[in-house]
Amino acid sequence: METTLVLVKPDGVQRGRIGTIVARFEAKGLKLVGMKLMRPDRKLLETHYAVHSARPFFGSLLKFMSAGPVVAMALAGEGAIGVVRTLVGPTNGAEAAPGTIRGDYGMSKSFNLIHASDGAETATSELALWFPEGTLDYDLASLGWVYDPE
Ligand code: 3AN
Repeated sequence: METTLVLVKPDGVQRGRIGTIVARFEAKGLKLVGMKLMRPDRKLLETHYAVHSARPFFGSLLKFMSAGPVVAMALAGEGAIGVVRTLVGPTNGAEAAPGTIRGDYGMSKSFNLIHASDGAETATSELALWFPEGTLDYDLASLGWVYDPE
């Protein structure tokens, strides 16, 4: 089992896409183990996007991500990191395939609705950053019908 971090970015919140995005992960069979609406401070965003600090779009990325609340989610499942990245689609919504979240709802490579951890190490550090209080484990009855027990 893996757990990954997903953010509905300020454009996704302002465009009324929180419910649609959460519904897609639920429908897929991923288990929601953390979720909160929050206004990230600059320090949190600088740490989260530290890998992009030398990129020309770093300033505008922080401004965009500070422009309104975001929804942070922790999602668990077998291979959840890759499964979620596939559902999210490539960075540029205009080029993302229909059926992906960015492909269905986005037109931009900066206003692209959603963030998802891109690997195991990133997921661990991003979950610690956005959910320092930890996540919530519980039995989800439907999982017995999502995975083949054999
Ligand atoms: P992804 O979220 O698809 O993994 P990254 O990690 O390459 O994309 O970039 C992180 C974020 O930085 C993107 N989600 C997007 O908001 C922004 N970004 C990436 N590339 C550009 C760009 N060329 N111009 C503006 N913003 C960008």
